[in-house]
Amino acid sequence: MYKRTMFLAIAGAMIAVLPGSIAAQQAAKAKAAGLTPNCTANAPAREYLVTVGEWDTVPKGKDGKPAAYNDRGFVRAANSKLERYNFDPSTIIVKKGDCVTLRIHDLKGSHHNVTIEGTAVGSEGGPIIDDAGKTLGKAVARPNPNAFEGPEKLKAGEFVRGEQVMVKFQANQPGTYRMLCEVHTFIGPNGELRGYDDKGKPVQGPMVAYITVLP
Ligand SMILES: [Cu+2]
Repeated sequence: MYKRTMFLAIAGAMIAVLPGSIAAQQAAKAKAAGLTPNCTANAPAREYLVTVGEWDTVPKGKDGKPAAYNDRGFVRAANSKLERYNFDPSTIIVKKGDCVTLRIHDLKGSHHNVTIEGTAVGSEGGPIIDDAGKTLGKAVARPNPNAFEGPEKLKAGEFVRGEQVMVKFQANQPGTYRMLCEVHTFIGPNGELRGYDDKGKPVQGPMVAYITVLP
């Protein structure tokens, strides 16, 4: 532990004296290597089924009628639906070295995507699978297969209600990683996750799960 601490301290000091952009690049590279899309042979396999759910409510007054309210600093008119999408489970704990497979099933909401912040891991181009694990297609830019709801066109990484996308990664570095749906999350200037965009438009989020990699 002491040796590792010393190494980190020295590495940190070295990074600190590098020009800003190089230090930032190296830090980003180290973070990106924390989870990688491919697993090494014989890595212990862990699989999780994650569903996409939704919480919603229309706040009512004591008289039982829809009332105006305040949502995290934003004034909402009476009859506004307060809604938030979520991953279930929203906390996933694995060990360093594990090969992790997430089967993520869109149950609520027309479409979502998945990206694990700071890494190359996400749903973009990933397999869409059936319940037996057979590949049915890929999460690439394509027409929405659900003609009954929007949007008409999906961006790469997006999957729709009824689809199940597979996200696989190897957990290389301990830490907590944020798994986000970018459709339903606005990331503020300091990296904070918000449920409203910079114009105050609700994005029904933030939609986040936390993946913790233990040493
Ligand atoms: Cu979403």
